[in-house]
Amino acid sequence: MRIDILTLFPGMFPGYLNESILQKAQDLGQLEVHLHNIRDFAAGKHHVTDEPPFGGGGGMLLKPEPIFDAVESLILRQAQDKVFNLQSSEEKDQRLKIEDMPIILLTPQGRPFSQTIAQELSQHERLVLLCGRYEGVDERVRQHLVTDEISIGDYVLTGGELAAMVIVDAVTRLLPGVLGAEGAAETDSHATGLLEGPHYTKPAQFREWTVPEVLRSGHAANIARWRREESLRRTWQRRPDLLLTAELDEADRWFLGKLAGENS
Ligand code: 6GU
Repeated sequence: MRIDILTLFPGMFPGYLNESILQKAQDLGQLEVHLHNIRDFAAGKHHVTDEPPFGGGGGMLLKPEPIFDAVESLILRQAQDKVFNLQSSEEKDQRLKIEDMPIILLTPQGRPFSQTIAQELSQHERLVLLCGRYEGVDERVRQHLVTDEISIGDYVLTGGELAAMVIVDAVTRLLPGVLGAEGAAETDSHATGLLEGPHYTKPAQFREWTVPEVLRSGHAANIARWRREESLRRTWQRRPDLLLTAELDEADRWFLGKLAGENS
């Protein structure tokens, strides 16, 4: 996957992108991140990127022209690549459709980010992430340029940069081969619609605290059942709202009924 990030502060990104799993994903060729400074697309000697809002009210807004120019330069280059690929390989062209490049504005007014959206985004060959700043962006960017708007939670950040990094992180770990263990992403909290239960590692006893016997029993079916029930218990305690949409079988419902009985 290729991700283009448009920001006024490209220097915020390398520290996070160039360590650990995200670096590994780039080494594997699964992730390519291109940073673009919006200021480089702003006209004039002073490369002005923001202006006060019409009608007053204070604060500054990102101007539309540099953002349109930056995004359109990417779209144009992608279209050229597409034509090139058409001549060289029809199969490649199948994968490189212009429609397949969501242009996502990071804003507190966007749809709430979730594991489901991360999975959805991970299916694309390319993404464009546009980091809002100041009081926001000119409305015409929303109306005529971006194809999606995402927020990472109900709080206000100084800009979309952290949100962009959150999305890059959550999406990258879903790309093929990025996580070591096969299927590691499939049992994550939220991937199953439930929270994960407790995990333990060595030593079997630490101070006076011991690891549950079942995990040391080697009995695979019992371990799987125990993990499922602890996952249900944790979800029931901390995020009961998730139980309304999680996929539950007969045994799960029986266990939840038991939990409810114990606590009534
Ligand atoms: Cl995407 N941007 C800003 N500025 N604040 C946020 C956010 C995004 N998501 C939550 N708060």
